Order: sequence, then C-alpha cells, then structure tokens
Amino acid sequence: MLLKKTLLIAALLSPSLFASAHEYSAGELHIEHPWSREMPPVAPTAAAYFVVHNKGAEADRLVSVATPVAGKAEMHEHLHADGLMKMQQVQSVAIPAGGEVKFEPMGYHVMLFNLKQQAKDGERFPLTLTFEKAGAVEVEITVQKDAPAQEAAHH
Ligand SMILES: [Cu+2]
Repeated sequence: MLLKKTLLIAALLSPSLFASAHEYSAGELHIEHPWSREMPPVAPTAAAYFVVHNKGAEADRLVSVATPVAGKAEMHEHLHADGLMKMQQVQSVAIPAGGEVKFEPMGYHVMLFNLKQQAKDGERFPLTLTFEKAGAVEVEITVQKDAPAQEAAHH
C-alpha cells in the first residue's frame, strides 16, 4: 500500500516541473533530454531515447514504460548475434547507484508500436517511466530529425 501511495505522489508532483529545461526528476533519478527521431508517416513504430542518472546510494530499476500515443510501448535492447544486430524486449533495466544508463540508438530504447500517427519534427508527446523505487515520472519526448548533440559540457 505504501508503495502505491508513493507512486501516486510521484506521479502527481513530477510532471512538467522541470519541463522548460527538458530534464525531469523522480527521487534521486534525473532523466535528461528525452527524444525520438522523426519517422516517415507510414512507419509502424518509433523509438524513444533518454539518459537516466542515479544520484542516490541505492540502485533502482526501470520497470515499465507507457504512452497514450502508441498501442504498446516496450523496453528493448540491441544485441549482436551471428554478425547481425537484433533487438529484443527486456522486462526491466537496472539503474546502478551513482551511475547512469543511456537509452540511445543501437542501445537500450523504448519501442513504440501501433502508433496512432507519427509525430513530426518539433512535436512532443508524453511518456511515463515507472521505476521500482523512485516511482512514476511523466516526461515529454521531443521529436527531432537528428540525434541531439552530446551534452559534453553539461556535467
Ligand atoms: Cu526496438
């Protein structure tokens, strides 16, 4: 019950507080620059990327992803198998204490299926990330043609 209450409070407090910086917080977690690459209008899927920093002393885990713009959202990883790049669904992604996990092209990503329509460059759509300990946080995915420049000076 306590967990449910915590999730609810996190969900109520977190959205849009840091939207102008396009950076979000959930407990000790910071989620930076969520984005998606613009896809052709007929493409059946899209992918979303972001970086999760864990400033805390405890590991956490991303356990689910959801968005109203797609029929289904899954966490995926890329694998090398028999010289081919494949992707497959993962049920959760560990976020190590004091570390960061990058969701990026050719790495972990959030895969969106059954899109109602493809978003265009400059548009945004919501994505809810639910962490085992930090709870749920809604971030806005920015749709852009090209991958964001590395924020080398950011930290
Ligand atoms: Cu995928």
